[in-house]
Amino acid sequence: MKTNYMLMSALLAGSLTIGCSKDNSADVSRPTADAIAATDVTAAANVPITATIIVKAGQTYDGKGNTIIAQGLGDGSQSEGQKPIFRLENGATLKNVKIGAPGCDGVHVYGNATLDNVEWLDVGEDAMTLKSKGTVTLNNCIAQKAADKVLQINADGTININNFRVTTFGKVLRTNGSGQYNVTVTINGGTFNGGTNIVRTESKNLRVRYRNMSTSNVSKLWEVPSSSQVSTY
Ligand code: DGU
Ligand code: CA
Ligand code: CA
Repeated sequence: MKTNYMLMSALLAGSLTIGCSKDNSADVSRPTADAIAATDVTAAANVPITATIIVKAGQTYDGKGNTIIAQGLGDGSQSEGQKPIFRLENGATLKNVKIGAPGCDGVHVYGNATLDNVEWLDVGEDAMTLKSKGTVTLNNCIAQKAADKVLQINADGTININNFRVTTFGKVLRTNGSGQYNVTVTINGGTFNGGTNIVRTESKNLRVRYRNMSTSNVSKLWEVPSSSQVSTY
């Protein structure tokens, strides 16, 4: 190995630095960390839509914190027949999105789905409907201002609800009419403030398990055929 004695002695003497300036306090061209954050992070925005957003089987829609504003899909009232904002096909994931007013018919799920950090700012006819058999997991979601139902269950299913925060509602979860759906609901954590029921069902085949759930101003937590359908875990 050939040694460069000139370079070695300069380094040892501290008179040479490699690759950076010794004193950058006067280097005004170098952006601060704050400036980088301000320019690199895109501010959340409103995203107008005029048709349902379809998330195909197995795909993910990441809203990146943006707010969807629907036009022409419904008025967010209690009238039936409004269109959904999102349609999730089997195995789809919806995350990091806010659904603004009008909430229309919310999110329709066909099969299995995961909803992470979805926020309904003003629930429309309802927030989410299970349209065909599947397992739906909601993580860290928020729903506000639901005139009536939040989660509408129109099929057999497993509904896992983790840290859901709901303010002002009729029912957080409701099965359709007198349907005897086979449903397992698990509620882990979450806060539910200002409503009539957490679960209302006519189904004798629905089970609810819950823990660490905080409720305030809820008239009757469980409107179910038999109290034996509800347990902690
Ligand atoms: O009988 O079936 O509101 O799926 C009434 C209807 C009603 C449903 C529900 C839904 O319960 O349309 O959003
Ligand atoms: Ca509906
Ligand atoms: Ca409804």
